[in-house]
Formats: sequence, structure tokens, C-alpha cells
Amino acid sequence: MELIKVIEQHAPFVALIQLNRPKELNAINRQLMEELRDTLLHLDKNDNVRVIILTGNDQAFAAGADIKQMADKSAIDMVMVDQFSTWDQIRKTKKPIIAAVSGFALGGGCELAMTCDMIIASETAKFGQPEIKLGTIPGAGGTQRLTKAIGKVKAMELILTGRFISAEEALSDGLVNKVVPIEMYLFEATQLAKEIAQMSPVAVQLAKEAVNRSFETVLDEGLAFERKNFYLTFASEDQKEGMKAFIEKRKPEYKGK
Ligand code: DAK
Repeated sequence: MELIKVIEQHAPFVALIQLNRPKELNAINRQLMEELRDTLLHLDKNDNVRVIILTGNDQAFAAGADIKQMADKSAIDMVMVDQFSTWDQIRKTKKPIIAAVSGFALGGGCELAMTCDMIIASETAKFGQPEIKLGTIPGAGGTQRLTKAIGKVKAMELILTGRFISAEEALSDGLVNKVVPIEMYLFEATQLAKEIAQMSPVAVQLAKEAVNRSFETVLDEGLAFERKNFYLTFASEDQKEGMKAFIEKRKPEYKGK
């Protein structure tokens, strides 16, 4: 059974990936993660895709890694399975990924959403890192990304208590971009994706890379990296087209070259 559904042309230049394990609230098992990795690799190479939306269903984005699959594992089993190489692919994807989240985004589900580049949430979304209640801690970036997103004291509270936060709280904490009624979250994510898909794909990828760099390095290095990517945009036809179109008072036509 396929645990991922993909619509490559959900909108012009926008692909949609849907996690598809509804009975288990999209709990993330190895198969699902491997399918997600393969799909992202494939979409990253497809010139007709410029932005990717990742979603679940109304009830759950993902309620975490599959507890039943993990419960009996030893530390060495976890090392040998090396799930990080599959999780790392999300981070390595060059095209922007928008998480469209409704219902539960817990544990690995919250980490998956945070690994995406932007998050549009429905009013029903619930975010949390409840691993502590299972006697473990976040393992796919939760202690780092949640802390960077919402600050130390709040992240500490959520990670040490396992408490869930509502979409509204996530918005005021800076974890999500926007909260909309449940009927609208996919539409809203699609609108955002379409807006970004109109930009130069070259500039979008270089900008994403530079923003992500700010998480990984000190300011001096980050600024040098940004500068390099900025210069690089001037090697693209898209930059020439973008500036020419501005001067000629017309809409640019970007080719991703
Ligand atoms: N794993 C497996 N099954 C799950 C699940 C999960 N995380 N979450 C829900 N399910 C299953 C339930 O077992 C149930 O299945 P049946 O019993 O019907 O067979 C079905 O989904 C419906 O769930 P409930 O009956 O519990 O539904 P409720 O509405 O009553 O409750 C809930 C919803 C989301 C509050 C509850 O299901 C819940 O607390 N779920 C667990 C949430 C959780 O603790 N999540 C964190 C898991 S630990 C790593 C990467 C990532 C991670 C670790 C390592 N590496 C790269 C190494 C991440 C770890 C985690 O996420």
C-alpha cells in the first residue's frame, strides 16, 4: 500500500504530497518516510515543479513517529536503521516546501512540519513534542528547531511537559505563518505556493539556501554566504528578465535558468 499520495501538478508549478495513513493518524513509519524521501528527490528534479506542499488530512498532519514500530527497538537497532538519512532528505530539498497542517502535528509530525520552510495551519491544528511522556525525547530536530522558532523558555516548557499548543498559540509563538478555518488551509497553502512559484526558481532556491544558512552558522559566515548567492543570481537569465521586465513595466517570465 502506498503511504504517500502525490499530485505533481496540483496547481501550475506546484506539487502536492499527502501523507496517507489515515487510520493511524499518519503515524510515520519507515515505509512512509522512505516514500516521502523518494518523492521529494523526484520532485526536486522535475522542472515543472517549483514549490511543494506537504499535507496530511483534516484530522492529522502526523501524530508522530510510529510508536508501535519503535517500542521494542534497542539503541543499536535505532543506529543501524539510520532513519536520519531519510529525514535528512527533507532538509536537503532545494525547492521550498509548505506544510499545510490540520489536526495533530505531534512529535515527529511536529518535527516534519518544522523541517518544511513555511507552515499554514487550520484552526484545529495542535502542535506538540510529547516524546517526554513516552520516556524519550525528540529525535528529528525538535529540541533545536522548536527552540529556534519559539524561543528557549517556551520550547523548554513544551518539550518537558509534552503539552500541545493550539494553532492560535502556535501563531503567536511564531511557529506558523498563518491560521485559517479548516476548509481553507489547503487553499491558503496553495495560494502561497502559487505566489512563490511565479518568482524565479533560481532566486527562490538561492534565497531558501541562504535563509536556512542563518540557522547553521554565525552572522559573519551567513552574510558571506548570502553575498555569494546574491552574486550568483546575476549569472541567471531570470535576474536579467526580472529587472528588464520591471523597467519595461511588464510581468516577468521566469524560466529557471
Ligand atoms: N504511533 C503509532 N500509532 C499511533 C500514533 C503513533 N504516534 N498516534 C496514533 N496512533 C494510532 C493509535 O494507536 C490508534 O490506533 P488503533 O489503536 O485504533 O489501532 C489510532 O492511531 C487512532 O489514535 P487514538 O485512538 O489514540 O486517537 P485519539 O483521537 O484518542 O488520540 C492522539 C489522538 C494523537 C492524542 C493520540 O493518538 C496520541 O497521543 N498519539 C501519540 C502521540 C505521540 O506521542 N507522538 C510522539 C511519538 S514519538 C527519529 C525521528 C522521529 C522520531 C524519533 C526518531 N529518528 C530519525 C531516529 C519521533 C518520535 C515520535 O514522534
